Amino acid sequence: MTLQTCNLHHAVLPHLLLLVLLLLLHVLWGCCHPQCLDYKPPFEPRQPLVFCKEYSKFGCCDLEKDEAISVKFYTIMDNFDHSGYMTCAKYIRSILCQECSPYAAHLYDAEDANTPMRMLPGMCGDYCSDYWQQCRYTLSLLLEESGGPQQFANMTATIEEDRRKFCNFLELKDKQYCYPNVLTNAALNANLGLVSEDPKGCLELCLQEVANGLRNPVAMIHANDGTHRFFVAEQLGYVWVYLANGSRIDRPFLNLTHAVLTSPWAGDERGFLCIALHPRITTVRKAYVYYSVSVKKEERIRISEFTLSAHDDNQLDHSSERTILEVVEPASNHNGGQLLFGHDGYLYIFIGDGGRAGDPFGKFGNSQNKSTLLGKVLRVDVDNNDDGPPYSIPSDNPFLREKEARPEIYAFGVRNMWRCSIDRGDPATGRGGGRMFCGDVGQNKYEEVDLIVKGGNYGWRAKEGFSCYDRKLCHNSSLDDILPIFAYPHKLGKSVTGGYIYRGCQMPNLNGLYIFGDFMSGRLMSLKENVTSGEWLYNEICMGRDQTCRFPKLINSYYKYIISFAEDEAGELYFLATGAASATARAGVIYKIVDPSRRAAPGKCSVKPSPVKIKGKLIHFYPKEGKQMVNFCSTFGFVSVFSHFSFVVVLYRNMRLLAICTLPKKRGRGHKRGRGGRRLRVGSVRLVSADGLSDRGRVEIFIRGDKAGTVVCRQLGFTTALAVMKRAALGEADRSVRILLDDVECEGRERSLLECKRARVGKHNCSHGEDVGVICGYSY
Ligand SMILES: *[C@@H]1O[C@H](CO)[C@@H](O)[C@H](O)[C@H]1NC(C)=O
Ligand SMILES: *[C@@H]1O[C@H](CO)[C@@H](O)[C@H](O)[C@H]1NC(C)=O
Ligand SMILES: *[C@@H]1O[C@H](CO)[C@@H](O)[C@H](O)[C@H]1NC(C)=O
Ligand SMILES: *[C@@H]1O[C@H](CO)[C@@H](O)[C@H](O)[C@H]1NC(C)=O
Ligand SMILES: *[C@@H]1O[C@H](CO)[C@@H](O)[C@H](O)[C@H]1NC(C)=O
Ligand SMILES: *[C@@H]1O[C@H](CO)[C@@H](O)[C@H](O)[C@H]1NC(C)=O
Ligand SMILES: [Ca+2]
Repeated sequence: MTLQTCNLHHAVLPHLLLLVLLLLLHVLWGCCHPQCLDYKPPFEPRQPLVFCKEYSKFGCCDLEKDEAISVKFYTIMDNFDHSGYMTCAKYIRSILCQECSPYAAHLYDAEDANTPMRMLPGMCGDYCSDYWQQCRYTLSLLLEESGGPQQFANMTATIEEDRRKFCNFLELKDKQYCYPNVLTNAALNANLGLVSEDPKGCLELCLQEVANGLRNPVAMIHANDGTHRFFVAEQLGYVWVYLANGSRIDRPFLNLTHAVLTSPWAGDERGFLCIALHPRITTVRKAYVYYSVSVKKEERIRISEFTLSAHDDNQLDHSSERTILEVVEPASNHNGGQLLFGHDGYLYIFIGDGGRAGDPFGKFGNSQNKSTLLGKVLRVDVDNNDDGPPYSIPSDNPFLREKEARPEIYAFGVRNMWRCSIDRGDPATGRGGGRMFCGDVGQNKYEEVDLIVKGGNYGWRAKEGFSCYDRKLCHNSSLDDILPIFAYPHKLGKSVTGGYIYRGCQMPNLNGLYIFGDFMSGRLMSLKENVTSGEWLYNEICMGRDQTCRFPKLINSYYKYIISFAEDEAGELYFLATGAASATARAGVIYKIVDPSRRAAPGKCSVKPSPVKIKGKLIHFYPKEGKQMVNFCSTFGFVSVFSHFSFVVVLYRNMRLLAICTLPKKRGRGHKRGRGGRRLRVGSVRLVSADGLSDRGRVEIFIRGDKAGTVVCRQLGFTTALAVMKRAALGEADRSVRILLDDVECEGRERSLLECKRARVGKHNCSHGEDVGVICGYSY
């Protein structure tokens, strides 16, 4: 026997060690991340909290929530005399305030929306013992105030006298993350609220898919007209309109496929490359496009102007095209492709060096030759061009008085700038506003990021990045070039895609960060300016690990060909990437960049898109990427619990959760609670979510004083659920609500609700007046 154990020991020990190690790693890196009960990251409240003050700087409560908690507290404390108050107030306060902890989701077991949540935050063993010792009889009061059902109240009577049972109920076994240890755990609190970094200093961000199925999406822009629409261009010549809610209009904004020169060949740099809307689109109603075209067997780039259709703001008038400028392309690569309006209202056009390798044309290449438009940044004025020439030259363009120079030139010495952007400026101070950033694709060794200024020489072909490319030109003292703010060698990537300075509202940590990427390597990168020294600090961006990105709708992977970056009307940041870089492959996805460490305070960033008149059909968006959702019903583990209730229905379709929950037929009188004397209304339904949350949360239904079920709504339609539930509380039925499953009776052995005894899918008997369906997800 002893021998056997011994042998076993030998065999098992290494495994045990491994297990311990794994557990340790899990504790250090994995496990928990800051998250609120509404499944979102914590935030800094807009006003300081009055009651749960310790969470004023960072946590999960705004002032309103804080007030609600303080009301709960005083309601409970009403039950105490002075000495009881002195002994127990601190426990009650601390326990109630954990809802505001940045680790609230963890303390309440609410990280996984598919599993039930605790009624009270998970306590550490010692704390629970103290609490039991001093104030055990307050448990039922706390449960009641947390909306705990009668069943728990009865239960407290049975566990109150037994410390072990009592703490079994309240304890969170994980010693690092239980309350109050979670507050003092150094690793958890060190960088709380800052962008999380992996051990190598890589910034960990997450993504949200916002569009998919696109063919080499080259650009995404917005109209800045309050509609929060965005326009997405595909290389083969389409531009599509997406509404603020992600639905796409089926008719293209522009279909230029007949004119655009491109091919399915992966790596073809020709095609429809950019679109820019006039900054005063509502009054000027014009759009500008940049594309490759073949004219008399000659390849050119064409910049032309379209007018919005008179009948439809979501379509250009296809007969209105007017050419602004054409430039002959001596080779099929390096066609440039950026078009944008500066804060000065002028149109900027970024043209490549004409192609081949090393800018071989003429004596010293095109980029340093101011007599050609190739290899330049141009600036023109397209306002008031209805009569006369399509554009005029701004009077302060830098080379107007240089005899051989083209007057359109704003900056030169550029190779093939791919994606430029204008800094909106710091939201508070305006600092940095109007700066123009570009990625300039390199030749053999270096990719660079430039800050474009008027008259600047960006060095090509004398220089590539910081180093000399053409030694003779490079050492000419009259070169007087502007160096990049950042350059990286080809071991990190071979084709830079310029990005944006983040100036949005939802991710306060990212303010001022220039986020860009590389088309070939798929690397995401960032630069942050040191305002004192003017230096730009580099940090790689990597995807957060599974735990870090474990928020509903977020993913942590993307296709590697990063084609473009974009900003929406509110300044939130996106990038466009594809898994197959061919103009005909529908492998392109648009991702929103999300900081999982911190969000803005609820309500701070809410926007109300102004309505758009839509002609034609809408195509709704369904995410395709990322983790597959596991089957809701079987992981729910709730089916057996539900079995004795009339209806709780969950439907799962196309990997999309669709939950329909009907209230019980019988509506009795409310139970009266003993000590507190508070009513727990039968059939009361509540949403567990933060204020301002409009698209997801948890629906809880109480039946005969018990929490009958926790149904999670992950999809759109949560507002519908809310509206319906408000009526449910009044006992009204709503005929407009579609009920997909009804009369469900489960025994508890079923793997999904579809296996339960039920009416046919889509069939129901809602004639009984008091039944109300709650749809937590939209049906289709
Ligand atoms: C709770 O206790 C009361 C009285 O002790 C009893 O009538 C009631 O049925 C109990 N409720 C539950 C859900 O056990
Ligand atoms: C998006 O908004 C449009 C216009 O308001 C509406 O018709 C459409 O149904 C919405 N789509 C979704 C999925 O809610
Ligand atoms: C775009 O235009 C081409 C020809 O000009 C036509 O064949 C095609 O059907 C159009 N596509 C759409 C979606 O309208
Ligand atoms: C500069 O470009 C112009 C226009 O393409 C060309 O005629 C001229 O020869 C070039 N100059 C040099 C020095 O290469
Ligand atoms: C230096 O550049 C200037 C202007 O581009 C040119 O006139 C001059 O000949 C160059 N000098 C040499 C030594 O190449
Ligand atoms: C910014 O630059 C200043 C001056 O060179 C330096 O003292 C400071 O440490 C820098 N800050 C950061 C965050 O690197
Ligand atoms: Ca350069």
